[in-house]
Amino acid sequence: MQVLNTKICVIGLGYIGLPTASLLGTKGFDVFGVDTSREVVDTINKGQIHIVEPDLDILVKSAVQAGKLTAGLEPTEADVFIIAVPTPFKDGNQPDLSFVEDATRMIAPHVKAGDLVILESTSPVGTTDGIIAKLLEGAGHNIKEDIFIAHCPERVLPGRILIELVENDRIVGGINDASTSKAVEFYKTFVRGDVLTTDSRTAEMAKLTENSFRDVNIAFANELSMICDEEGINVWELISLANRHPRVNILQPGPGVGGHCIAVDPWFIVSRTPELARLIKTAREVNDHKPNWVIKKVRANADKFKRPVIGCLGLSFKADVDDLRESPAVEIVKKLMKENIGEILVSEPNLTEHAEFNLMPFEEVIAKSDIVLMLVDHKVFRSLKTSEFKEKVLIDTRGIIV
Ligand code: SAJ
Repeated sequence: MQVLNTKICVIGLGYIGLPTASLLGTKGFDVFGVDTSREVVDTINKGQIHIVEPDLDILVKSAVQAGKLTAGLEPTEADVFIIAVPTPFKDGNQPDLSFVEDATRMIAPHVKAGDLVILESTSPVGTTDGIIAKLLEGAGHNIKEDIFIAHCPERVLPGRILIELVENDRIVGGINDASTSKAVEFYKTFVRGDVLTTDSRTAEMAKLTENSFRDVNIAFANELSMICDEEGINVWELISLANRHPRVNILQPGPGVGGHCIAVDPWFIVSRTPELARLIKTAREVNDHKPNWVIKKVRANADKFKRPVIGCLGLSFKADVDDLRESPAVEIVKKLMKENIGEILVSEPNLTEHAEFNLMPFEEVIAKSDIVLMLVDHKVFRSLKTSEFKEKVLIDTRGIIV
């Protein structure tokens, strides 16, 4: 596929859409990005960004300044359409595909014969050949001959998005062979990793499998941490010893599993095959239970004080990002505030302010607290030493203070 004069329309300018759009812009494509938020659109058109991700500011600025990336509220005509909208879950842990449906309806009038439509959003099996293909067909497109439709799940790790967008292998699954080939041609213009091919349903399941694999393994670590606490064993020492076995590789326990991916995607498998996905479901339950276990620990320690000052370090769902989505740290802090078992102080070094929390520098939080609750393994917290917590109760859910 030629790069120059090829127009790309990216729907959704979030953690996946914006890095993808700006990367494609700097590679020479003419990129038009669409978002429902006027504020997001205006920010990007100024060459600025609304999310924190290493080097994304530089990439967006250079794509916008070169005239290769423009943002708007409505799609335009293009050669390739990329749907990168959220696929959250709703009540009963059922997938909410309304954003995918809206995006498809939005692009339908702009798609023309020969165009390629790619779904990058993580989706339940059957979304590409079901919802996307059916909606486009319903809008009058000949999906068998005229247009090409494929799923290519995003697999990048927040914090390393720009590196992984280029370096990672990609899985491309079309609704037919012609669609797969067309999508492979496109990804090969900017991906250095291998571009692997399959059908759209396998591509959908592959993405869900990757995140469920990680969820199940983190659940194992979290379950171990609760068992070890009961047994008076240091779980981090235990894991580092067990991991010296050549075929054992246990992940790290934490306050729970957050983010918009690992805490969500396994439900997309469970929702379709609830009777069969027993281990996957249990892992979700173990990880979802972990914040409550942490709260119980804080409560037990708070009972030793009259009204303790409880300092909570970190709010984001993982280290060195500003993303609070599905964050177990946020859940824990909110519940502690509601329980009113003490005065709650909060620090999140990656945010300057937050509507619900009065954020303070972490040094001040530590100095003022009776109980310090370490929730996120941010780089700045990793350099703290046990000696700095003398006379305080330290509850380290990440095992970083030594
Ligand atoms: N976590 C632990 N212990 C660990 C590892 C992670 O408690 O040993 C927690 C983190 O603190 C966080 C959560 O798990 O709360 C998820 O973090 P993560 O770094 O494992 O993953 P995400 O959600 O940032 O990104 C994942 C990645 N998937 C896999 O590694 C299989 C990424 O490649 C996907 O692109 C992304 O989901 C996505 O968008 O689906």
